[in-house]
Amino acid sequence: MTSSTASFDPRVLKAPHPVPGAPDNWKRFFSFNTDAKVIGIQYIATSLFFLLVGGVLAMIMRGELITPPSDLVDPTVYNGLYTMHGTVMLFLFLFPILNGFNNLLIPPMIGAPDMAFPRLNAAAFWLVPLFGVILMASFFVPGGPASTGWWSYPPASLQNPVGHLINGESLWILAVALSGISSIMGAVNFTTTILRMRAPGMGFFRMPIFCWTAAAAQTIQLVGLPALTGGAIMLLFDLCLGTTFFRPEGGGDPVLYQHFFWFYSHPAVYVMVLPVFGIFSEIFPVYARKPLFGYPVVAIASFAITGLSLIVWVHHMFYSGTPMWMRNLFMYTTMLIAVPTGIKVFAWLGTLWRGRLRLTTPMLFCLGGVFNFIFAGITGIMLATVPVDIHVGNTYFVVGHFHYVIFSTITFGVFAGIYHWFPKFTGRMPYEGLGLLHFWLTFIGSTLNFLPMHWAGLMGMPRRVASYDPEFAFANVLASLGAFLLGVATIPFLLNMVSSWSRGRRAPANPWQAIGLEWLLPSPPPAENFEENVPTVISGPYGYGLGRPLVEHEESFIARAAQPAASPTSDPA
Ligand code: HEM
Ligand SMILES: [Cu+2]
Repeated sequence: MTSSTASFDPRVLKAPHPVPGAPDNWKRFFSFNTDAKVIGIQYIATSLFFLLVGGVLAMIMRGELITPPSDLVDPTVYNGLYTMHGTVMLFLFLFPILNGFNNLLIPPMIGAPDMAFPRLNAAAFWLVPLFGVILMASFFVPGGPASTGWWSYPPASLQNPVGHLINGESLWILAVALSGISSIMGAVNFTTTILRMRAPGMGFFRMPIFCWTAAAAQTIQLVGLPALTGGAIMLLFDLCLGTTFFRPEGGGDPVLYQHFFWFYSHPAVYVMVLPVFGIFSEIFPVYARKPLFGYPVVAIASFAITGLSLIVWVHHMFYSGTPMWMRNLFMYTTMLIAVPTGIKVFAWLGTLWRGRLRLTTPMLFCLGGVFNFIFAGITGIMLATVPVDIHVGNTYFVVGHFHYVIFSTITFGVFAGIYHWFPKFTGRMPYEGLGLLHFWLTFIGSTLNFLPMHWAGLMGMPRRVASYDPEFAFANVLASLGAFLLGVATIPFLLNMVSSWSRGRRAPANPWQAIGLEWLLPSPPPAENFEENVPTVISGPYGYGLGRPLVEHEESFIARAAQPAASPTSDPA
């Protein structure tokens, strides 16, 4: 690819940023700030808080399920718990934290000073705590929180047993609609930034895979989210204003809602997993000291996943009265996604093959994540097979499958990314010992938690229940112990984040000897990254072991980055 394909627009340097008068110390993380690096950390801190909230809800559920009868909480409360747990984990932990990564990584990786629309960026972030509060408020309204699952199918979700306009269900729907609006705002910003603001010389095929996967994921947001958001608003109208889009008694169609919901919510899993594929692809070459195997193919595979993920949603509706021809069609399209995904897995294995592996915390989280993902892919193919799904679709097998993806792959990738880029954005080194402890507790805890669920499901244990037959007791004891271990694992993690940020060793510009524009900047990078001296990119991003420079006059950038960073958070350490 020639270097003339880049489209860097120097006018963006005049973007109105940072906000005049924005505080320059820790208080800026609590202000309406338009600096993508501040917004990124705001997103990440907010979502880690909600990871704890979702985790506490999960542990109450696993506490209930450690014994067969329903003794800790009653079944209605249990329904509220799993609804809120799923919603918090998806809409308040995973989506926001990945947007945090987008904010931190995209501008420096492509040499841009900031996002294309800094104010829109800040507005998108502030919707997150807003709908977080709305969702949390539902614990305190009459009737308690929504309890019809994170999918919230009508007609169940259209019943209003408490008779108030403000109830758990209406707050839930409002929160989901606001989340959709926030994510659409983010998607417009991220795609525009990637398309329009790359450094000179950075053609598409010199762009880091993380930016490819971010663009592929955000394309799904642009195509799919209007369906979910529109569906949620229609559901809200049905519930509160008496419309009958989905009410059968008024001629509405409840299955239509399922289409709106899954048209987005199936591809949504790829909105979450694609950036994590990007993180794996960034981290393996660094700690294996080898170029990313098959880089251009891996890049294109991201968009193949986008395209395919948008045409498989009916596999969630195999038992919703779907005709057989349609089931078959969607079975085959679902299975096709194994091709681009398989390409990525082989590329990672090819990168690791004969590499000089450094088993640091981020590398271990990536290895564990890929290992778990291979397992999850196999159970996914099993579920996509109509006869298998009809049998195990409403059992714990599905719960095991998607936790292997959502926790054991995606959350592993998130942790890997946090440890890997922590020194870049905080200017401090994380403690490796605590990181390793966090990894091993997480790996053992998640295996113990989610592996036995497959077995319980194959034996016939139904999902979404607060009590079960004693024959499933052993698998559930294991799962509950695993869940508590995961709770324990967050202690070394949080301890590491807080203590290394406040008094860890100062980070050099490039502690891991990584290749990439962000590593040419000081740690932490100045407000507008390269400011006016944007480098010209002259080679691809994964030249490990090839001894070629990434940008023109690379030495001068390295020399500048080696000078002590002008950190705004000056402290005595
Ligand atoms: C890559 C990331 C993936 C994620 C994050 C993911 C996540 C999920 C989630 C959350 C569910 C449960 C939905 C519910 O609550 O009803 C689910 C179910 C399902 N998954 Fe996956 N999955 C992934 C990959 C795959 C793959 C690669 C396949 C097939 C090749 C697959 C096939 C299925 C099927 C058929 C179901 C429906 C099961 C049912 O509800 O009966 N998944 N997945
Ligand atoms: Cu799906």
